[in-house]
Amino acid sequence: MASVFDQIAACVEQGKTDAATNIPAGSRGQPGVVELVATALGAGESPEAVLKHGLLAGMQVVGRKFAANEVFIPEVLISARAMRAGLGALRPAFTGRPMPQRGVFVIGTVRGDMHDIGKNLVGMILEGAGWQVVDLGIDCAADAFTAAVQQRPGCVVGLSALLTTTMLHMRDTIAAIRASSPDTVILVGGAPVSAAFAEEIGASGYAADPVAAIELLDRLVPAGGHA
Ligand code: B1M
Repeated sequence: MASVFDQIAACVEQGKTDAATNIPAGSRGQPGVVELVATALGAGESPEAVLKHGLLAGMQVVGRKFAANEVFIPEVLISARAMRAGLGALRPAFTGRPMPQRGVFVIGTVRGDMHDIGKNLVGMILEGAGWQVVDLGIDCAADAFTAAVQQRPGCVVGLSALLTTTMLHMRDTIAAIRASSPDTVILVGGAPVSAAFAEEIGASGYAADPVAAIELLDRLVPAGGHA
């Protein structure tokens, strides 16, 4: 029998959100991502392990198949929906931990970019680490970030991009934020982004994943020192 992690990954790949969903056809009544995440947590698995070995493992397979033209946008969207449902089921395990308040973290996906799974994950895990997260959503123009920073002086900003084309908007967005709030701490992340690119465009730092973002913020914004 496949491990609960393999079952979660397979459900993400197939888009099997929960027991009520009939995707794939004929699967109604069988556990989906939501039930399997609860099973894994109930069995004592950590939320980090469920995320890494279940949800993200499934999405990686989808990404590989998408790149190889084995699946197409409709299938990817169905998987993304299952992934979102899984993150929703996992959220209380991350955010329910008592943590000291760290400040305000404004996050959004940059202009032209519709990918939000990674952004949502970073926001959720930072919330669990004590940050008050303000999520601006997807396809955010620079002025959405500047307005958010002006409303919340001292906040930290996180920019996410998943496309080599949209990551270029990070440069303008950072310039616009710094024009009105020069000292703003700005993190960038997303699959095509690198530390070298972050430095080139004037970001305060690059984080490859949510854990790296927490570690970076601990260095850049010591507890009690901001927002
Ligand atoms: Co798109 N897509 N997609 N897609 N998609 C990719 C990114 C792609 C790599 C697929 C591929 O070809 N292999 C490719 C980009 C190629 C490139 O630019 N180099 C691609 C493409 C081409 C496209 C379209 C152009 C396809 C088309 O229309 N022909 C189109 C663009 C739409 C647009 O944005 N304008 C498109 C559309 C879509 C869907 C809408 C179908 C869907 C998005 C649904 C959604 O997000 N609600 C989708 C998906 C799901 C993917 C893949 C398969 C999965 C992305 C994902 O959610 N990964 C992706 C292939 C892949 O990644 N393997 C792909 C899981 C997520 C947890 O990881 O987002 O990387 P990720 O986030 C990570 C880190 O990057 C980091 O932490 C997260 C957790 O570890 N991180 C940060 C992210 N943001 C951060 C911010 C931080 C710190 C860390 O600080 C602020």
